[in-house]
Amino acid sequence: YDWKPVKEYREILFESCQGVGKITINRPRYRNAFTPLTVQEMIDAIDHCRYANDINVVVFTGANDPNEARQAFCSGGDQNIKGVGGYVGEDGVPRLNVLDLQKRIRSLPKPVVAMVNGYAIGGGHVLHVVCDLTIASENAIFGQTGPKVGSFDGGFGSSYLARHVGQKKAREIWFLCLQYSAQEALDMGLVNKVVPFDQLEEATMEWCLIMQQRSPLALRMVKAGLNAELDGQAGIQELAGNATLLYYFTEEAQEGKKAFLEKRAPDFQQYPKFP
Ligand code: 1HA
Repeated sequence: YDWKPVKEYREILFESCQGVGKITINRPRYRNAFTPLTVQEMIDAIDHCRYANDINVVVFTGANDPNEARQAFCSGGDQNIKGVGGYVGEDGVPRLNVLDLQKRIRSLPKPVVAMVNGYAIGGGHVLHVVCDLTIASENAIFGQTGPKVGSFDGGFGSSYLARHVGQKKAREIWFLCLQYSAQEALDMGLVNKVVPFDQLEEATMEWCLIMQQRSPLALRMVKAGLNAELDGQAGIQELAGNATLLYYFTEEAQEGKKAFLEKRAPDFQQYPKFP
């Protein structure tokens, strides 16, 4: 694939090709653990994808380490800089800004795919959990570590995980902090597809290209609808925002604005009603 850089960053790569924006965590030395800067850069890149007309699908992945037999998607927060109150950025301020990234992934009105090339552990596991689809290579390993290393994610990392694998399995994953193979992940409904390592990108691109043959507005509405069932008022707010967007395309809605500007009473009855 002819990946073209979209924007330069320090801790991630952001490239695009054939309508796909690819965001790669680029800290293989630390199994692609993220710092506040890594997360800030991922937020910047996903915000770019929101507005870019030539990006229809977003892929998250981890940089492979050519010197290592074992690869990583993401091993969660960088434990070297975990301070009191969160992960300490270059400004000395502790934070948990990966939660902001999780929300953006879910509310992006375009599909987001996790291309899991190795370890997806801790906050790195939650990262794939919040993506719309997960395609994993056969060597991928999945698991939470929170209760083993003094942390937990009781938000999407728990409740949304349980929606994927069920409550019993979600509790097992969090209470025992074991590691699961790609095949086990597939069997429990945690991932969509498992492919050989050297076919991971091809398989991911194949699905991304199929999704781009589908109606973008239809995908947007389905994603918002699937989210709304789980996200309470915040989910309904997004789904309703999409409904308003579509309503504005009708003549009936345009009539309201026109009548106001022309200082006359609106005539909404002239438009067809649907049973
Ligand atoms: O829980 C949260 C949050 C909760 C609420 C809100 C926000 C949250 C945000 C984040 C998180 C978390 O992510 S908590 C969980 C943090 N992550 C972990 O507990 C995983 C730590 N890593 C591992 O368990 C293992 O490294 C591994 C299973 C991914 C891979 O094992 P492996 O192949 O044996 O490699 P290993 O030798 O352990 O790692 C290679 C190098 O990468 C090591 O450095 P070296 O000894 O060569 O100097 C290792 O220290 C480093 N490394 C790996 N993971 C991390 C890391 N360095 C810093 N942070 C890491 N997460």
